[in-house]
This record gives sequence, structure tokens and C-alpha cells, in this order.
Amino acid sequence: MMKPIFYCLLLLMTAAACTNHHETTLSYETVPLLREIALQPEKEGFQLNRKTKIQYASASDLDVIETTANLLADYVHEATGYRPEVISGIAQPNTILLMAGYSHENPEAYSLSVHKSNIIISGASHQGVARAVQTIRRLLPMEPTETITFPAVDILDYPAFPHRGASLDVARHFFPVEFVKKYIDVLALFNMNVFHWHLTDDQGWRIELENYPELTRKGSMRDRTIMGRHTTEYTETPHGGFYTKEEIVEVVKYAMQRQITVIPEIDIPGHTLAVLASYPELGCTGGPYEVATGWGIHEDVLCVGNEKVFTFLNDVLEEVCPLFPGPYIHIGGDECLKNRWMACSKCQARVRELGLKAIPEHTVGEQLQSYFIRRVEEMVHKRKKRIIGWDEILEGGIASDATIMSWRGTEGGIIAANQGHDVIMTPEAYLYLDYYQTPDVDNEPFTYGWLTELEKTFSFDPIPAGLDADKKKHILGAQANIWTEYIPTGEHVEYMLLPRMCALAETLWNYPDKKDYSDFVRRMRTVSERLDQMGYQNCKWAYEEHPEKPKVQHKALGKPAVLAGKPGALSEKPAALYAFQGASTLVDGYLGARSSYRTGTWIGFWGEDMEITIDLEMETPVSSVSLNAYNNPRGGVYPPKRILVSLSDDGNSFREVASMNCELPSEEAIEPVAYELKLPQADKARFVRVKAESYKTYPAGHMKAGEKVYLMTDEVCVR
Ligand code: TNX
Repeated sequence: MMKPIFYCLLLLMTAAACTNHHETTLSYETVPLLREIALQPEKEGFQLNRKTKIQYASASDLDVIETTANLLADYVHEATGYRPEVISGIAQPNTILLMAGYSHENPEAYSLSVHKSNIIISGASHQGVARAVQTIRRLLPMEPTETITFPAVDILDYPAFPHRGASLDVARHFFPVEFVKKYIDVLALFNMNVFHWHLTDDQGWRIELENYPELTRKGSMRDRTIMGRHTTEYTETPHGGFYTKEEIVEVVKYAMQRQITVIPEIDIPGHTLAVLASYPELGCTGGPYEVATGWGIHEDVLCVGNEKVFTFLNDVLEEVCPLFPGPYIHIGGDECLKNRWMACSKCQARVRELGLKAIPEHTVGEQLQSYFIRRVEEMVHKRKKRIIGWDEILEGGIASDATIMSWRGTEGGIIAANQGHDVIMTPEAYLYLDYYQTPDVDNEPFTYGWLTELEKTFSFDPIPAGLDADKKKHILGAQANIWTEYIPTGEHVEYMLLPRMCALAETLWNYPDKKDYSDFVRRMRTVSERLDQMGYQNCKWAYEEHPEKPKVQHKALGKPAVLAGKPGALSEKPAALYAFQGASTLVDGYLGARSSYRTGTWIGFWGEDMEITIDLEMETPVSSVSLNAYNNPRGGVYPPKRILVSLSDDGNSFREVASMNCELPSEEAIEPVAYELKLPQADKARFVRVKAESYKTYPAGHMKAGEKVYLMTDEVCVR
């Protein structure tokens, strides 16, 4: 019999043999899933070793496939420590052979067959070859491994949608070229194929142009940056940066080597304070203007009545278009306020010139916007490119062959597709990755609000229900967007992007098949190890079980909250945006989050009172009642004016037992407040009614006097 100590040693040695990675056998499971995998277990697989070479052959663009082959050699180097030699020519044994020439209608399709002597990758185009190489990269082992066995297999893989994108907003925060490349590289890893570069906004112009040097001299720098939402606090340091043309070319080339198209966005006519600060004569009022230091939507926009604006845009496009070989220029078009135009004599002269009149479908302002976009579209066409715009460009009548990015839901996309326009879906509720990704928002980095969990992103269906079958072809795909108001660092961008972008990548690649969230999560765990190894932040919390959060103790019932079997009834409906789970949110035992009232832990009333009636299901002693409210006057969120508590035995006749007048906090307050009402004497009742009277509108004297305010409420505790 083996001595235990020796047995242990032997075990240790075998364990060591497994971890020093002489040999690893790959599995073909990854994210996104591969479409068709025919394993051939009866056949011997391919052994990648020090003698393996990478060989390429192509009837066209030999240098393109050579670049792809070299990328593969780099990836093998990362996984093995040795870099295979890259050669051209016809197949030799022990090579990974890359070819472009596979016959398939989808240019990104590829076949990958693994035999004892070769791995043969054949792409329907150079794009297909590049996707296959990224697939291999995702499959390679995590730890340096001497010999890698690829089991014998025939794989056929191709994406469902031709536009699989992710954007990066480099205007709200600037990110250096190195990071932009790192971002593009992780898109490539998941076989995404479009990088949308949001290069200009109110808070900064980021692309250097020869004809307009002030755009970067002045427009790329802001004096300071607001901290948090609705605060009056600012950083003490200026923020800025821009890319030289050489850097833009370098990034575009880097993307092209990975078969990724770069779509630059020059956002006009709104979101242009950085332009106006540089060239004030392009605005309606003439300024002076400043590069924005806060977020949101600004009134000052490019003047639509001034011909200089169109000369400017033509010159900008003249310099921008040649830098980007792709077919599209994104011209923004979002969130353009029209009040300056309506008050500007030049813009009004334009209205007369065009004979614009308000019609039921479109205001004059909307028609001006559509005139503006049309003129810019002509300039883009002249340069043999097409425009993409946010769904606002539908307002006022849409430009001729514009492609629409539908962000305010999918409705804009449906309208556009029905009119025969191409559409890229990017509805904020599913695909804005600057939103929170776990409900544990107080332990997440601060965001602008809202909650888009991984599973929600995964559940996104790019083809809206109800779209006619013959219009489906207009849905080119979808895109994840990262706005960076609250995301100042590259690491933070990665954390917001991953793993949610992987969920989108899976949908866009495999649609409509194989939608299995738990299987996705299982594969994602392995993929996230790879992301760790590659030095990317990714939010593992997004798919791991969270420990149960502590609940508010409900003393009256002697058990943790959920006050009644049935949630209480609300007398007034919460506002649609802030309704979430309705009344049950108020009695679910969980206190509303401190960092956001937009993620489902609070419910909000717009210009209305909150009144809830709770059935305790049996006569219960009651000595106090508390209610939480979120105070944020600068954000339009006011506390209750007065809180009233009444009790009832039958649910019909109520007796008021306590009331409290609440103080208006300072304008700067941003916090949840607990209001507790102690009953003057303990009472018993089955029904409790709590009414929080709203201020309803901003008080007299306030800049926004008369406009409605919100009342945000959470947990009602009866004790
Ligand atoms: C809306 S999306 C915007 C951006 C903001 C974003 C914040 C779009 C076309 N406009 O300017 O950064 O919301 O999530």
C-alpha cells in the first residue's frame, strides 16, 4: 500500500504537471457562441507547438491577410511564449492556414476546420478571416502553454447583423490614443465590427483641424468639471485633450487591421458649445460662450440662418472625411433646443426664405433642423459618404438616405425602417452602458442614474416586434453606447462596458438562435478570466449572486418588513419614468439607494401627492410610522410638504393619528431623508394610510416657479 505522504507527493506532482501547462486541450465554448460546430471525436486533432507556422494565401490584398496572420502570431505568442513564423504560400503540414475565398453570402463568414496536419481558416472575405482569428484568440489557454491541442472539428460561423458597434464619448472626458486602441481591441475580441467615435460635444472638441485651429486651441479645454449630478461643486483643474490628424490616422489604421470600421461623430447643430466658444460668430447670439463645464442640454447651438455656419461645416467635412475610409459620417442631430433659433433674426429670415409654417406633424423649429441636416447631408454626399444621425433627425422630415440611430427607445427605428431607411438600434434602456449595471448601486461607481442589468442587455431584441417582415432588412444591427459624463478613466470605461457588451455581441452574432442567459453566464465566467488576464476591468458582480441585503425590521409584525401579504394601494399613480414596481417598492423591506433615485428603489410622483394604504392583515399595535423621501431640489426633487398618518379598522373610515410639517432643505441637498412620525399614544389598527403632500411645483420666486417638481418616496415603516 502507498504511504500517505508519498501519495500526497504524487498528487502534488500530477497537479503540478497540470499547472505548468505543457499541454492544453481547447474547448470551442466561448462568447459569442460559434454557430455550427461539428466535432469529430474519432479523428485526431491539431497540435500547436513550437514548430507550427502561420501561413496565408489570398487572391487579393495579400498585405491585408498578412496583417491578420501577424496578429494571430502575436496572440499565439501571448498564449505560448513563442511566436510562430508567418509565411505565405500553399499549405504545408503543421501550419495554421489563413485564406480568403470561402464561398458564403455573408462577407464576415468563415469556416475553421481542424485536422491532424493543419488548421484551415477560410474567410468569405478578409473580414471573415479576421473574425476567425479573434475567435481563436478567445479560445486560447489563459496560462502560457507549450502545446495546445485543437480537437478535430468543422466550424462554420457568421454574424446575424452587419453593424455590431460600440461607441466611446471622448468629449465629456478625454481618453488618450493608447486607451482608444485598447477599447477597439476588446471590440475586436468579441467580433464587434464598428467603433463609433463621439469626437465633439459641448464639453470639448477633440479633433485637430488645420482650417480651424481654435477648435482645439480653445474648444478642447474646459476650465473645470462639475462633480456629481445637480451639484454646485466643480473640480479645480481644467480638463481637455485632442487628437492630431496623425493620431486619428493611427487609430483608424489600428481598427482597420482588426477589420473594424470607425464612424466619427461630429455632433451638430446642438451639443456645440465647444465650437461656439472657439468661433462665437457661429452662434445666434454671438456669445461670448464657454466650453461647457456641466452636463445636459444647452440652449446655444449653431445658427441655422448664418451662411458662415455652412461654410464652416463644409470645411470641417473637407478635412474630416478623408481621415475615415468608412462609408459613414455621424452628424449627431440629437437634443437640439430650438429657442435660440426662434428668437434669432437670421434664423427667422431663413424661416421666411423657406416659407416654413408650423404644421400638425412638425414645428417650425423642427423643420429648420431638418433643413440644416439636409444641407449637411449634401456636403457628406459630395464626398461619397452617407450620414448617420440620432433619431431626432426624423423630426421635421428625414434626410434622404440617412441611417438612423434609434436611442430614445426603438420607435424612431421603426418609423425610419418603415420609411425605407437603414437603422441601428441603440435604445438607451438596454444599450446605454453608462447606466448602473447592478442593483447594489450604492456600492457601484457613481453614474447618471438608471439601471441596465446584464440580463436586460442580453434580452435585447434588435428586431422590434411588429416590424413588417419586408422592413427587417433595414435593421443593420445594434450598438452599445458609453457616455462619459461620470466616467473619467479608461478603467472605469472598461468596467461599464464589460460584460454587458459581450451580451450584445452574443445577440448580434447569433440572433435569433440560442438565447440562453444562464448558459451565457456560464461561458462568461471563463471569458472574464481572459479579460482579467488581458488587463481589462469587468464587472463580475453583474452575473454573480449577490448576498441578500438586510431588510428593514418591521417591529409591529415582529418580522422583517413586507408589511402585508398584499402591497398597499396607491391613490395616485407614480410618474411613468419612476413607477418601477409601484406600491410594492414602498413596502419591500429595502431602503432606497443613497446614490440614485432612478434605479428602482424609489418611486416618484410628478406634481402629485403620494398616498398609500397598507393592509396589515390583522389588528396590530402601531406606535410610529416612518417614510423616506429623496431630497434634491436642484434636480427638481422636493421633500414632502406635510406627512399625515391615519389608521382604520375596516379600511373605510380612517382616523388621523399623526402629522408632520417637513422642512425645505437647502438647494444643494442631495440625500435620502427619513421622516418619522411617532403616534402621541400607541394605537391598534389593521389599516395604515400614509399621505405625503407634495410641493407640486417649484415655489414662487424660484427660477422655475410653477413647473412641476418630483416627490421621490420609499420605504414606509410601521412600527
Ligand atoms: C443622451 S444619446 C445623449 C448624450 C448623453 C446621454 C447620457 C444622445 C444622442 N444624447 O449626449 O451623454 O444621453 O446617457
